[in-house]
Amino acid sequence: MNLFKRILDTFRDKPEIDWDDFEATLIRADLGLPMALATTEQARKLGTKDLETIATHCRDFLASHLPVDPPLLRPATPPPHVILVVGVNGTGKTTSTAKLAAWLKTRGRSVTLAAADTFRAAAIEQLEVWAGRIDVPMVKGAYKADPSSVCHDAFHTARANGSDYLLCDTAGRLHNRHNLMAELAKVRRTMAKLNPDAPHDTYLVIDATTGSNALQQAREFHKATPLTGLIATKLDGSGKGGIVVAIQNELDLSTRFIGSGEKITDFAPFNRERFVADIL
Ligand SMILES: Nc1nc2c(ncn2[C@@H]2O[C@H](COP(=O)(O)OP(=O)(O)O)[C@@H](O)[C@H]2O)c(=O)[nH]1
Ligand SMILES: [Mg+2]
Repeated sequence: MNLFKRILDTFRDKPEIDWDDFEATLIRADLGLPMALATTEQARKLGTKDLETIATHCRDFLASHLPVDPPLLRPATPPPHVILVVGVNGTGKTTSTAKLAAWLKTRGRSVTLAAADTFRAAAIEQLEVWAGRIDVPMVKGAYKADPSSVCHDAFHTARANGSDYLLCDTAGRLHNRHNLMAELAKVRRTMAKLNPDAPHDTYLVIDATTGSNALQQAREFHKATPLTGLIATKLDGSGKGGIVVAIQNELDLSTRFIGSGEKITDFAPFNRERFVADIL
């Protein structure tokens, strides 16, 4: 159920709107404290009890704080355009990497994948299964191999086979955040030696259902490694899109793609109008 449908249901039969309650509902919807406060203030200023009017106004207000629709992804020259996919475990990195590869492929772009999450053997196999299904080449290293050497090899493979894009699925283990960030920095340095513009993009994957955890992850990654965008996953049916607004507002980090299910096609570029209609 989307956010404002929920709010309308909560306040429908009440004679007065309890604005503290209204604000709490927005905070629970992961909009973040500053946005929840600002939105409540906007609603209160309207001086009406008409819920439809309030909902429409709030929705428009939030929409104006959403990222603008991203420009279409264009492959860099010389190829490959390198995209690092980063984030903590379980957010949907591997799935999103495969989805993005399939999305690019249906648009006539050629893609090579790098299985740079060498920390778990299962992670390599998982990407390999996807690569087979969508029929794109994948480069892998041995289990526990250095991720930057996998990305290095994959870059050469992508260049040799003329791929427009190289998508690198990275590890996201949590137990040692410092090592993870150092590993990402090494991958970046390795790529920059191959092409000073690479990586051209670094997308942070967040699980939209995890609310303030996702915001915290965005803060940490944003500090540690330059991000160019966000992939927000698990937006299927949860109505939990508030985090996209909160991250945009606090970090000025735009959502580029949306994951809305486990199927390879449950993936689309961020579209403000659709987001407002479906989620808010
Ligand atoms: N419902 C739903 N599940 C997703 C979505 N994206 C990924 N998943 C599931 O989340 C789980 C973890 O995904 P995975 O790609 O392995 O995460 P990683 O650890 O970050 O690489 C898997 O079961 C995926 O099928 C999504 O958009 N919606
Ligand atoms: Mg993975």
